[in-house]
Formats: sequence, C-alpha cells, structure tokens
Amino acid sequence: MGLFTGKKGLVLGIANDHSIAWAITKQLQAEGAEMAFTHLPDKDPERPRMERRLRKLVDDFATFILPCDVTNDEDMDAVFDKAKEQWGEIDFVLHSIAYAPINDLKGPVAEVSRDGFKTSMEISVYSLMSVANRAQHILKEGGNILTLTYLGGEKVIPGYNVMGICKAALESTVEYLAYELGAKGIRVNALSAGPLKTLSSSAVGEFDMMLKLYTDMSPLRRNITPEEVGKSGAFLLSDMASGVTGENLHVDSGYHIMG
Ligand code: 0WD
Repeated sequence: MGLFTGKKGLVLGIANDHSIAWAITKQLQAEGAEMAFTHLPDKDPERPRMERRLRKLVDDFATFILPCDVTNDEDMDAVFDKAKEQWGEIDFVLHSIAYAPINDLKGPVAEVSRDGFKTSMEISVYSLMSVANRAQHILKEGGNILTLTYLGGEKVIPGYNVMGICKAALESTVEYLAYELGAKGIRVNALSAGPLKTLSSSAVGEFDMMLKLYTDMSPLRRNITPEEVGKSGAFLLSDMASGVTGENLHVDSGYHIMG
C-alpha cells in the first residue's frame, strides 16, 4: 500500500523530464496515485512537440491526457469535466505553471509592458484561481491544491523581476484560497523551491549566479535536487499534511532564512 493508493489527481505543468511537476509526479506514481495530465496545446498540429514530450513520460500510466492552455476557459472546463466524468471526485490538483514574455522577464520592472504584465499575471496567478474555481466542485473533503512558487515573491532576487511580482500575488492567492476552500475541508498550499534547471528557469537572468549563491550561502551549502522537491511536494499533496493549509513550504536548503 502506497501513500497515494486509491488517490486520484490532476497534474498541470509537465513540459519535459526536467519539470518540477515531473519530479513530483514520479513520487506520486511510486506511491500509487492515479493521475491525469495536461500539456500546453501545440501550435502546429503536424508537430505536436508538447504532447509528444508529455506522452513519452506518462503514457504508460496516465488516466487521460488533454491539451490545456490555462488562459482558455473552454480548455479548463474540458479538463475538469473529463476528471468528473472519469472519477467523480478527486483528491488533489498540482498546479506547476508560470510564464512571462521574455522581454518583460528580462526587466527592468519599471519598463514591463502592460500586455506583458497582464499575460504574466494571467498565466502565473489567475490560473490558480481558475483551477480552484473548478476543482472545488470535484475535490473530496480532505482534498487539496498545490502550487509552485519561488523566494523572489518575498524578497528582491535580481533577474527574477516581473515573475517575483507574480509570485507575491500567487502566494497571497494561496492564502485567500486556503481560507475560502478551508470551509469545505480543502487545503491549498505552495511549495517554494530553490533554483532547479528547467525549461522555464533557463529564461530567468542570473540563474547560474543564483545556483552558486545557494551553494555558498544556504545552511545546507548546496542546491536542492529535483527528487527533494518531488518528495516534499508529495508530502504536501498527501494526507500526511492533513493539518497544513495556507502554507508556503520552502524546499531550498534553508536559503530563505539567510539575511
Ligand atoms: O528553479 C525553478 N525551476 C523554480 C521553478 C524554482 C521555484 C519555482 N518554480 C516554479 C515555476 O515558477 C513554475 O510555477 O515551478 C513551476 C514549474 O516550473 P518549472 O518546472 O521550472 O518549468 P517548466 O518545466 O517549463 O514548466 C512550466 C510549464 C510550461 O513550460 P514552458 O517552458 O513550455 O512554458 O508551465 C506550462 C508549460 O508547460 N505553461 C502553461 N500551461 C498551460 N497554459 C501555460 C499556459 N498558458 N504557460 C506555461
């Protein structure tokens, strides 16, 4: 019997085998979870790159796989309708999605475009509200939602720029949602991961400097591994964390305590 035997959930945000959502999925699968997955719709249907990358990882065990652009309400409805049709009720949703147009991400913050700001906030923050709005109707009592954040939402991290502002809003969203959904016995948490090389983080400036800073300055004097984020993510999504909500768990070798 695994920690997730009999548990069912949705995973949004696996882009490839470096994705944090994949690191968490591996732990959930090892513990017996049944899961369905979404990928960003492919622009060219002749070359379904995103779908192919996801299928390579999860085809063997996915209950279903659907395209879903979180800015598209029809896509979102289709995913949650399918989960309801398939399972009736679910136990968890993992939201591991963020995006900012590269020119706006590069900064400076004072020069972020209006459209770039709207897009960044819509994909990186509003999408969690949109997930919660749909998930609350099919999550069991005791079920939960987990999102991914970064310390740049709490402190100024050079290079993180508009994404830091999005993460601050995301972390506040987690708290408001935790309060609202708590009335239904549903938990909402964030996991604040230390820097990991992924498709998204490769767009963040000064990333290598951040990796070095964690090695030099964090209490554990090293960077975290994807497996560590995977395990802590699985913990928050599991009944082991049944009393934890509105939390922002730092999985960052302790870097966040340093002044
Ligand atoms: O160091 C890191 N990698 C950290 C990442 C440290 C701390 C937090 N995080 C956060 C990110 O901000 C994000 O919220 O973890 C989450 C997952 O990020 P990741 O695993 O680093 O990145 P990646 O593997 O690229 O997955 C994010 C995915 C997108 O990938 P690409 O690179 O193709 O944009 O989010 C998805 C997409 O698959 N995504 C969307 N999904 C649906 N609709 C959309 C969208 N509109 N936009 C992006």
